[in-house]
Amino acid sequence: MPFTVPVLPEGVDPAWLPPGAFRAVGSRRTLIQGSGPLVETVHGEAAWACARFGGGVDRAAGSGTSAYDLVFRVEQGYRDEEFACGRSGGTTVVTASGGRGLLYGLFHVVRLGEDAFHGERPAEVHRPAVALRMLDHWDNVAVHPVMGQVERGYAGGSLFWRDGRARGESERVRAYARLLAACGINAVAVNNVNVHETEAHLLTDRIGDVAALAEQFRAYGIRTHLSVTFAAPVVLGGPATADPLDAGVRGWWAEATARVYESIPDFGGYVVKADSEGQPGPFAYGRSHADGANMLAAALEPYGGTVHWRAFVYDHRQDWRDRSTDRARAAYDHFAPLDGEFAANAVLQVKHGPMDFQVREPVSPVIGAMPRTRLAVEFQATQEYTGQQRHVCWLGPMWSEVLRFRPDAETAVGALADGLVAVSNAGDDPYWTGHPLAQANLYTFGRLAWDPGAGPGDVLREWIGLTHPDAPERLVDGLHAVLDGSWRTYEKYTAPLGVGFMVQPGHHYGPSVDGYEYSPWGTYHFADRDGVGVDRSAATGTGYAAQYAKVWAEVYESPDTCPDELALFFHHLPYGHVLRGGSTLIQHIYDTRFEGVAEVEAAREVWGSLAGLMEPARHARVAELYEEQLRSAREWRDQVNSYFFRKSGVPDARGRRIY
Ligand code: GCV
Repeated sequence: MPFTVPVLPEGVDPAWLPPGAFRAVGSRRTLIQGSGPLVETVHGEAAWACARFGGGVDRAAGSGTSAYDLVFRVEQGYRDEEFACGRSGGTTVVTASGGRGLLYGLFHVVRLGEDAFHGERPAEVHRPAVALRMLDHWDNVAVHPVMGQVERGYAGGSLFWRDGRARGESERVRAYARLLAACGINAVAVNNVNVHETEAHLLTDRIGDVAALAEQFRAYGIRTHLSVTFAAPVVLGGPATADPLDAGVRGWWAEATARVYESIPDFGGYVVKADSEGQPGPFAYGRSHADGANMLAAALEPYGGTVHWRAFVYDHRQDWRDRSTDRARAAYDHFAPLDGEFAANAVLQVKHGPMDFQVREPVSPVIGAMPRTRLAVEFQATQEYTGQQRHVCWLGPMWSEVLRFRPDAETAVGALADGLVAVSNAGDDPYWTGHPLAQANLYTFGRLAWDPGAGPGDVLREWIGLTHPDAPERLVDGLHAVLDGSWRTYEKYTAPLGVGFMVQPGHHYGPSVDGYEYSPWGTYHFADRDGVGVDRSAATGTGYAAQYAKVWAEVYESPDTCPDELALFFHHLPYGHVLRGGSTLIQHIYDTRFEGVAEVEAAREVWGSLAGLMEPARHARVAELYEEQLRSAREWRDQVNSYFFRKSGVPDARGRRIY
């Protein structure tokens, strides 16, 4: 059957692949040489574009390749996913050893637009720096009584599941796969890492639902993964134990996995959250996390599958009075001693920071501490703690800082990682991501996963160009103005200097300074009348700072050398403490809260000035969300400032209104 480009449901935004983005390709004469399913995808895309813009596509060269403006050719000598693109004699040529590379080459030409068809250029090889570029969906099959259809989802319902059933909307899933491929994603996990009863069955009797999704993703070079519960044998009627060293349990997993591969021959593997926030795991049997991961790795190994084992393991039932436990230490304490014990097809999936996707955290010390373990670094595109897709918060600069961080002062995180993973921010919302501008996060994640050294600003420019292909300069500048600094703006009006949380418990939206202060979750700021922050130094605190290589341990150990933005993550400081930037701590808190709100006000103005430069519905949606962002930012400012004014008794040096 010839491949056709998926048709979007009525009213759904094409995001970064609107027809206009294909104008340069679609108006050319194109030759496609090669065969295979993904070459068919390339052909389908080119044919779709040409039907729109007047070009044409051939499969066999009529009068030699020089008669074509654009040639896609399968040629040996390239690695999987790699492609070369050059231009000579008036023909732009993309070569790769298979359809996967050609597909990435096609999207590369789309990004270049007219520039792809000018001048002469030697063939340049492009390859992803990171092999695994994955999105994890925290989608539930059955609506969860507390977490809903999508845990921490702010973009409507799941693209895959509704009310306990598969949605069966193959076109929309394929359209989503197309968007993901266009930014370089090559793997997805289709269900929540918190695996409840209904979802456990995806592994066995409901694997057909997963296979149907895999079929759509496969067309765009994306492998499908499944989150499974460690207790699956017990939950699904197998052995009465899930002990990873029990022969019956190992046999059960081997058989279950064999059946998965019968349905999905290119299945990517399992994602596992074990011994974490109530999920079952190997600790119940006195076994290590390496034992648990390796059992699943053994089941997947014959088929080339991988187990993604999450390192998000900590005590979520801590007594807030207990000052000897520091949640930030947990992942390192649990996993660093296991370095070298994980199977070759086990990947330890580590959140980029030691806590939980706060607006500012140091890079997790686990990254860099396990040289003999394959690591994937996990980001959160869904904006659980960064405005829940009601606030503009473009996370590219934050992710880029993490990827460029050098844990040992030599190799950057982006080069150490075997995989980069993000929790998806997409759903069945007409703009895919709730907030139309949150699309930029999804796109940026994919492109940074392809090239962790890329400048986030360059990636944003690409997204703006692709999303608004015919935009006047004023619109392009306006989009940059509201997105570029939005992460730092968000940081300015929320929890200060890396201390984190201060959010409403449960749903995590909006301020509540003491919301988690006397809770079991290990997320405290310890503010009193004299100061605030967590002493994580080795000398007087929890010792967390010493989990880093010497070069960073020394920097973080003292407030004199610790970067200001992490001052309260690492230190408990008096309000009068003078930060490296020159302000006292208390004045910095006041100033940045006021600045943050002023920046949101300015962004809202800029947005207002863009009316008439884009579809009215998109403009209106963002304008409406800016009202909420501004309301919420003012609430954050006033609650945080009032809280610290009341604790410290220190007035604002500039005499502004604090309640
Ligand atoms: C999927 C945080 C979130 C949870 C999430 C968890 C995780 O704690 O609040 O909703 O659970 O992280 O990453 O497993």
